[in-house]
Amino acid sequence: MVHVMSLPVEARTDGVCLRWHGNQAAKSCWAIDNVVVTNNADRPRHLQDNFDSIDISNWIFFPGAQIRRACQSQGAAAVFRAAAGQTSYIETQDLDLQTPDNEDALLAVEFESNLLPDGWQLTGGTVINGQVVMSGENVRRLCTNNLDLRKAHSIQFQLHLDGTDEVEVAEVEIELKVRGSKQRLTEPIVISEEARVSVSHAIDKAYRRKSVRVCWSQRNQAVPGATGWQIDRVRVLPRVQSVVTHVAQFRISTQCGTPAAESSVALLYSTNKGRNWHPVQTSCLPGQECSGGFWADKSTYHPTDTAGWTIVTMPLPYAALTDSVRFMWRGDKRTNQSWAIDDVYIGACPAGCSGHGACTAQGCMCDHGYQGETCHLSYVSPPAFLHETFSSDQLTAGVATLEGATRGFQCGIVGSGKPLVFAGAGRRQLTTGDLCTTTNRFLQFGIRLGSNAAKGRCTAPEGRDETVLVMYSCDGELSAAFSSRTLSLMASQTRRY
Ligand SMILES: [Ca+2]
Ligand SMILES: [Ca+2]
Repeated sequence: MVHVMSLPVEARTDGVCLRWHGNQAAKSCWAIDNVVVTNNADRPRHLQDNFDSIDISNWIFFPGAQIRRACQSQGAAAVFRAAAGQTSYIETQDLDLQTPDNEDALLAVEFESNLLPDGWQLTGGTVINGQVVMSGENVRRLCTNNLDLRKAHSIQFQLHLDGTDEVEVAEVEIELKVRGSKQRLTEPIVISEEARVSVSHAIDKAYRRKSVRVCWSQRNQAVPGATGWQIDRVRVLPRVQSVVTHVAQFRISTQCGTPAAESSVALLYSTNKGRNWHPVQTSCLPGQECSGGFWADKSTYHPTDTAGWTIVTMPLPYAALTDSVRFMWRGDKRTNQSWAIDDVYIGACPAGCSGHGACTAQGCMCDHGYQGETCHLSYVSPPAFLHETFSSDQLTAGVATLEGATRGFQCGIVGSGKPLVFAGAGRRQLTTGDLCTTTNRFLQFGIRLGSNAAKGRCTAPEGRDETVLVMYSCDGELSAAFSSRTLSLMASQTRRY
């Protein structure tokens, strides 16, 4: 387990040394690893690294990484080659990605009128000076009213020690309650002397319900004279910002060397210094329960997905936009892993450079053909015409990426000649390059879902999640959102659209 503790005040000075000491007479054994003492006072507001002149202070751990040129990287990259059972990951330092208030919050409570919102319950505390002060001598507990969390994705709030007493630590637990069950949302949150703790926590899918109560309570029943603590600025947030201000952008190669086909690399974040990790993006398709819209992509990358280096730009979830968040790319250690990352940027990036540029601390560096502060203006008109018959392995320039498909007759004849057959493991998709569709009215294609053709097996789809979706994106796939007119195809015969 990862243990995080506050340094006592008297240990925060020049020339301090630390010692881990075990009883010599004890028969038990213990082990420690990954010791970190970090600077909490000035967390950077972005991280930018191309590994060509690596800034070691950007990274806390990167076991097994080699910083070198490999896999046709641009300059040096962070390269991992690990056998099954070995770990391979690279973990950033803590960043401050706190964003100013905005209107996306599903619930925002500041206690500024010194009143509790309707239906909230408070035991062992008072609302004073625009916050809830918990200083009762017995139970200390604050509960919200029944909240509708169906569209919620995370909860954020601030905790603060009262600071006037001698005891320097309080431990607060929060829990979510739906009828018949309750979930402890976090491990106890330790509030230590003077520091304000900003907590950001993802809400489990099981608790994104219509009627949920959130409660904060002190872990150990308050004892007379125990330190009081305060709570303020409670926010319930959807998954992503309606206007993107912060992104993670990087290049990744999952085919570096000879990785196992089923290997994967995931991008994760932690808001509690590495104790719990969450995927930055999980896919949510129509037909599934989603909060904050539909998403095709998830922040997991497989060798079967892409060829060579892929640029990824993804908006960060609200849950990661807090004053202390770290990120990690982690290879799945159940398999051989062979992967590399390069050109990492995490931080503010207005509109994610519209999906048409590189995010840097100095602003957007637009791709060829795009300009403007957020690369939203195109000065080279993309083609208005796409015609692809898949008549040879060489695809036209209009096709940008193709994953999980080969040309063949396993599904029979769909149009003319060999069609593209999607039967690969992992992601299966065809993406066009940018098109100018201002004057277009139709998209036409032949498709067959499953077939009993003699030339090979092509199983028909069974459930809703085997649907084929047609999506569009107007921002270089940055939003990865589905249009409301997502076309879903479930028929098992040839159709023409
Ligand atoms: Ca590089
Ligand atoms: Ca307040």
